[in-house]
Amino acid sequence: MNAPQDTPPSTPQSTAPAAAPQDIRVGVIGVGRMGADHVERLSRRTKGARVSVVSDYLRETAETVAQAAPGARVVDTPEEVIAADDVDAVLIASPGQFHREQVLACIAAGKPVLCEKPLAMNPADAYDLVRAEHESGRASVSLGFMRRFDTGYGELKDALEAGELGTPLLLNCKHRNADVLPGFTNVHMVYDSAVHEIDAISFFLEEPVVSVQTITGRSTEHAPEGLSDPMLLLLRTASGTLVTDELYVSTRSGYEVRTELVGSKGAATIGQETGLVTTQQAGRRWGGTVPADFRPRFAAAYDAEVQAWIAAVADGSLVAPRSATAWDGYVAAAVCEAAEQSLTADGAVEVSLLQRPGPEGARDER
Ligand code: ISE
Repeated sequence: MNAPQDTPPSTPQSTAPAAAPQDIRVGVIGVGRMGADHVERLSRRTKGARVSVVSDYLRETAETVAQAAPGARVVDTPEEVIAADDVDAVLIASPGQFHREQVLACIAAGKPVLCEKPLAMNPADAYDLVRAEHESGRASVSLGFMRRFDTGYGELKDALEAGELGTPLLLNCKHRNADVLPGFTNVHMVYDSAVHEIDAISFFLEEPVVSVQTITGRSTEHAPEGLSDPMLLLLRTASGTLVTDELYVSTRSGYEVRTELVGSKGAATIGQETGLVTTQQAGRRWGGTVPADFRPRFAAAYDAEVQAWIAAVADGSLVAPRSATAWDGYVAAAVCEAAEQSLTADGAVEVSLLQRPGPEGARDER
């Protein structure tokens, strides 16, 4: 891999100029809305990286997007991107149903990959990737749950780790979109929207969800056919922390994501544009604007996520600290599947997880 760590370090005696660190050459698969955004980010705002190869099932789209990436070439298939000699790392932003095969191919080719969510379309497929990565002998799969790189998320995580909030008792989440596309159903609400809060549970609380219940009620007249909007999810973790997730995706107003952690020593809220707002300690007032959708709201988080991934590829660690992993993708898929089942079940549905391979799995068992 052409990563800076492969360049021999210059010694104090050396008279030769230090070799310029080489950019990580990224292949991008799928350059629709999110993929094009990442090409632009990698080309203009990410240090130590450049886009070298691009593919999309619409060749014309790939050609257009590649123009924003100096020196990038277009190929016809994802397989060509993954196999290319001038690709050190792969970013996957294709539709979710292709992720399993594409991530497997990256693992087989020994190329680090940042895959947009979902990791796969169901827990069994996601677990195949966990196992394949484990068998490859090194962690190389990062999953694009960008909220983990949001400043407010980071501050809340730091506060929890420092014990400032005491024992977490409740995690209250709100997820509001101005609108969604026609055809967006209750199942999409779970797999596409609630999945972010489901991953937030792994990120903040670092323990499994044991049960989940979806609750539907009166719906807004703006909701597409087949969607109960708003919807509530109630989740319980192994240690008994309760999580509420209020989803409302046809507000007609804007994009709002708020998270409140209520702990035994204090409560803290994020998502109100000022970072961490602590209400049971020194409170802060909020007066801000509501962004239109998730791209402006989480632009800095996407930038930080991609930059951290490139840094991890460059230093050989391959997966950035705090990034979602293949295991996190499997856990999210398992909780989503239970939430989907609860849409038609009476009451809560239990979540069961397979054993995590490797030393982490042994720790989980204790
Ligand atoms: C969309 O797919 C996303 O990932 C957004 O972050 C989320 O807010 C939205 O509800 C989803 O549809």
